[in-house]
Amino acid sequence: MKIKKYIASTIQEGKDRVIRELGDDAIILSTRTVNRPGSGEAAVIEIVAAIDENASPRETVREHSENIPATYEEEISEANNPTPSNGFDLNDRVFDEILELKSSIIELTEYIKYKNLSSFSPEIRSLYKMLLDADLSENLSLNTIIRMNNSPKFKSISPARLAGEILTEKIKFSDSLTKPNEQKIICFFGPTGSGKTTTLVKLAIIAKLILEGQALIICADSVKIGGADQLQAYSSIAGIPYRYAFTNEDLKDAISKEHNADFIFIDTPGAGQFNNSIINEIENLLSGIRLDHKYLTLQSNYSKSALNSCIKMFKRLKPTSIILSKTDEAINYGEMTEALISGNIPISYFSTGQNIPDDIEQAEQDRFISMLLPDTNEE
Ligand SMILES: Nc1nc2c(ncn2[C@@H]2O[C@H](COP(=O)(O)OP(=O)(O)O)[C@@H](O)[C@H]2O)c(=O)[nH]1
Ligand SMILES: [Mg+2]
Repeated sequence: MKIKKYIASTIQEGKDRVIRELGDDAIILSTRTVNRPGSGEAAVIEIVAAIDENASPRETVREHSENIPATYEEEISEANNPTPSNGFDLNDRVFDEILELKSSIIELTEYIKYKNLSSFSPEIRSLYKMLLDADLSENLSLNTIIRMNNSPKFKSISPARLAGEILTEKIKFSDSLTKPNEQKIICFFGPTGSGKTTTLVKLAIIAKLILEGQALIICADSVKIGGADQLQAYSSIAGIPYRYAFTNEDLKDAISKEHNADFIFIDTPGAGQFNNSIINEIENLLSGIRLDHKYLTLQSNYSKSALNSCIKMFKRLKPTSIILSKTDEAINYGEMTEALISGNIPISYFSTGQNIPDDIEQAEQDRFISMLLPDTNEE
């Protein structure tokens, strides 16, 4: 008999490993939640599994546990019957029992999920898989298909379309730029390399050529080496006036002299995900300036946690909307969707590539759904 101990973060993950390594005939001898008291580490699931390489029919756990070698018997009994003399006290036992309870709840949750899924039609189950494939979390995917089943639209539109509508109902889409009656001051901020400068130039050219307004570009990015030169080169190719202003006073001064500009576009320094000092710097730079649009550029190919932390950090600057950049580089949009739902900031544009000014689109729900669930395009 071969006996192996597995450590995993969930029971399901542990069981999957047992089956992968020991095969379908493996039996689980014990599962328990363990952690080292005081170590500060998250609790993990310990699974002891065995496979009898000679016996073909499945045998009971009891039969196998009688054959467990002494080392494993000792290890298990010590953990299950801690004695005060070994340093365990009542608190440790209560703690262990809470962990056991937690492990049972996890198991029950898995069971409920399984029960829920098995009650759906094969079509909805395959849609659930499609949502997971789009990198949506298990919880949101399951929630979505449960809500679909109860929706009045269930029979009238395709399941994928309905799922897309449910998933995007909390995402707001804001209007794109229009020719203003009075001067509009627009700034861009966001993580380093997220496409602030590129997107700014695209919109400045649209403002000039399509909206037929007078545009001005101001570079306030004193941090990126060559950033000011890059923006000046773009402005000159596009025939748009360009200034630079690296302090709050200079910026106010530059704006006050430009009464004729319909649109003033301001580029700011990029901030790393954990660089709060740059946020202070941008806050000081823009303080006291009337800003009509504050665009936060975010890369679509960031992970959900990276997007969440960027949104949290830049919320201090009160962005009016998000421009999702590099949509052409994202494989799936599920993680981004979840970050946008919890971030609760409207989205205004998709930047879809490096071509200036062509690769930019107004953000709309239909387009978002077709990016998130490409299967809806074939309907
Ligand atoms: N593929 C792709 N690349 C982009 C997009 N937007 C910007 N880039 C590229 O990303 C890089 C950084 O862009 P930049 O505008 O300088 O970012 P910034 O540091 O936020 O100002 C440049 O090489 C851009 O050409 C986009 O939508 N798609
Ligand atoms: Mg830049």
